[in-house]
Amino acid sequence: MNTLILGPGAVGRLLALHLATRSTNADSVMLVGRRPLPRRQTLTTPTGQTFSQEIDSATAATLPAGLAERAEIVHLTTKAYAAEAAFEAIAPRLAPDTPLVLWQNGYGVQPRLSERWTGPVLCASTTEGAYLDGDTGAVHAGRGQTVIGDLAGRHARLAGHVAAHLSAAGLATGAVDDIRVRLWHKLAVNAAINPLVARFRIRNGQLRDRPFRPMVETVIDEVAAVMAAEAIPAPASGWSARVWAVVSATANNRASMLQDVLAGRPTEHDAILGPLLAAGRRHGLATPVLAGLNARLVDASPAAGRVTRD
Ligand code: KPL
Repeated sequence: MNTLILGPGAVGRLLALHLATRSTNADSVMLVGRRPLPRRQTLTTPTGQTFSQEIDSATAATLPAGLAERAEIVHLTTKAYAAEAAFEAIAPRLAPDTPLVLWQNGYGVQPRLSERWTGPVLCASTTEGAYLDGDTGAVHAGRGQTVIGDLAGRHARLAGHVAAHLSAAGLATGAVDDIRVRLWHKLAVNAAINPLVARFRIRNGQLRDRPFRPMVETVIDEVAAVMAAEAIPAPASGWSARVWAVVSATANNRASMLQDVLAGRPTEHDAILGPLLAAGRRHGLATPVLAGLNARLVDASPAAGRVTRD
């Protein structure tokens, strides 16, 4: 399958390195970013083994003629705030029925591109853990699970096909018929953890201690009220248990939003807190704590357009 991966960050390179192991001469994997990367890329597995692969990369401007036109699938793996611009840079060259898979956090890009793109749009939600190893590789820090589906439930066969392809490449993936709920669930957990750890510059596990624990509970109460108003079913264990389980499972992590703040990069507050604040307003619910956390992130975050990204 000819695959374009837009966004050579950790998830993009994890995908590229897995898919390239399965590609033959008849198909290709191409990474598209804001600058070309060294051709030889190395994957470090969760058990510490390393595998090197040749992976082509290009920018939207240097993408060889015909490659976008021949793409059989596009994976969009940028941060949420960069997704639409990255996609628009190559969309005019794609066949109009090219399937697009969105890997963004939050819930903003997904409904917008599902509405706008002429081809099928799938959304992915993943718990795979990965980080970049400079320009030359990615470290697969922890195995997770990926689910994939489309918002309108019209592309179940395609979702099954893509899930099988990713699973065969070594990334356990299942097709689901409730991807909207899955995306909101991940957003809810991210909203309860990320803004607080970014504000106080702490690891996830420190949220269990005072003075942070009651702050998390207050955020969970606001999030749970918005979710109920949006008719998003709570996890079987309840919101509080779900959030604390993720905090424990990721206790030693510096969450993505904290890493962004520490590195002076834009944060994904618009994608994660934006939909909750908008839904709160639609339903006449007060969300003062979420609004306060969002305001701080807006102040702290450089404008997405001003920062050079992959
Ligand atoms: O997904 C995460 C992130 O860092 O963005 C959590 C669940 C908060 C784990 O760190």
